[in-house]
Amino acid sequence: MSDKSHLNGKFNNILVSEIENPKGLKVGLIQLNRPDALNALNIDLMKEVVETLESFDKDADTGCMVLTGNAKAFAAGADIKEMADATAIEMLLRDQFARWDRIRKIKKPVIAAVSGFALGGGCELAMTCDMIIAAKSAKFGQPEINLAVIPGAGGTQRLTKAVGKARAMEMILTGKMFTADEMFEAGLVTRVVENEIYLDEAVELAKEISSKPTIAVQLAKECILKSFDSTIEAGLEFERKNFYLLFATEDKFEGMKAFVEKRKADWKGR
Ligand code: DAK
Repeated sequence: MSDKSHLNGKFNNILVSEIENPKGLKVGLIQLNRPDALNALNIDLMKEVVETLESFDKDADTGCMVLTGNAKAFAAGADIKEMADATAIEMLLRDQFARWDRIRKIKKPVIAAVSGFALGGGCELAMTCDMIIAAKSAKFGQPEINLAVIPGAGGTQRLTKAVGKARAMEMILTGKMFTADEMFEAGLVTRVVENEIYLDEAVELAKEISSKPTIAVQLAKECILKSFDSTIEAGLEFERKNFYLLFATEDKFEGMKAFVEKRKADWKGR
């Protein structure tokens, strides 16, 4: 794991590194690092996360990103202390949602490696990722109701789409926490693993994806996300256009030729 020291020097709330991958492109690792506040998401931390995701997204040597916290907390929510005195107009002027919206524009896959608390904005941040690998210890919840507010960074939408109305209503209206196993069964989580290996598992998955032809990976992600806000007709059309588009990549010719010639493909990422 090589340290991205130039980026670490720049940030106070996250640790950044890139992981070599003998199978393919590197994996970018972002670790939330406010352990004393259970990685509560303050404005500066979110700024650092989004900037780093964008930087990895632009880096041709990176195939996939992993976002994680520590054993006790992925993130226990937005920083309540930062919002406690804020008025509606102050929140509006801060316009923090603009930053969250930039996560949706990340083209490469992002995997959340979750251990401990993933609450409120922490759960929402995990849900902005494309997959969630959870330690058995992980606890997911949207406890905003206990602060007399509601999820504001996509919780009512992404959670409902992932786990369905019945479970989302229960989670958001009671604010209760749910286990990794419960969230796996509900469809929020890709895989639940032993506590000791959640990060390794997420990194392995990221390495595997980073070994695939980049443009196909990115267009597949885009098509899957499209299904959340389109009709089946429009979604199929979108998929079809992207399918045709991939026939314009060198990797498509290489992949099919390699199959026919019974050899390993040599991806170019174009
Ligand atoms: N914010 C600030 N500090 C927090 C925090 C949070 N969300 N969660 C924990 N901490 C701090 C605690 O204050 C404590 O700090 P000190 O007192 O030591 O200075 C330290 O972390 C350790 O926490 P505890 O002592 O409470 O630890 P326990 O193990 O006893 O309890 C807990 C763990 C997770 C059950 C508890 O900390 C807890 O209930 N935390 C709050 C969970 C919560 O309500 N989360 C939802 C927050 S509302 C937005 C985007 C998103 C959002 C809003 C706006 N925009 C883009 C505008 C999202 C809103 C939310 O997430």
